Amino acid sequence: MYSFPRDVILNTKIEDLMVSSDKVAHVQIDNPLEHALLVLIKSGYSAVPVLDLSYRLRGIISTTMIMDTVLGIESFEMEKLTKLKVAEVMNPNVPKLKLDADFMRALGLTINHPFVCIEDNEGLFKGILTRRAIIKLFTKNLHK
Ligand code: 2BA
Repeated sequence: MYSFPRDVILNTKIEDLMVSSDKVAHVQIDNPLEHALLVLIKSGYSAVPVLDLSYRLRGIISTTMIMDTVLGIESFEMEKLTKLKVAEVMNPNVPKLKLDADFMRALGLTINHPFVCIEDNEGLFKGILTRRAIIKLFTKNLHK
């Protein structure tokens, strides 16, 4: 007998549900803040992963983190956008999982995080698992 949601949780592979790295907007750790803000605004996402040159996850940066950094006491200190690098502002605590992790762990992480970063066993960035993809999966199965 089909038992929802147990079967969905047991049978779903993170790899099948994730947004692959080539479709994920990201910034490099040594990019100036100005570039990160441009990527965030143009992509429309409020936060994106930060990678290094070898495609390893180093953090997450958001529009709020950048605006909070440039916010001075009486005015915005816009020169910080060119002076500071992503590394100085990003949050290095990335919610992340390996490609072959249990889907249940991803489910738990998306309670507090809108997306979870996925890496392979060598630590290379493979993509993200979003709340949207998870809710879509459950909605589809509810209608079965
Ligand atoms: P947010 O940017 O805060 O977006 C919240 C939700 O709004 C997204 O949920 C999505 O449903 C919608 N949304 C926002 N911008 C969108 C856009 N440009 N195109 C289509 N839909 C958009 P999720 O899809 O569950 O994404 C959760 C979070 O994952 C996003 O939060 C964002 O931080 C990140 N994310 C999702 N897709 C991404 C991608 N391709 N590249 C980089 N980051 C992504």
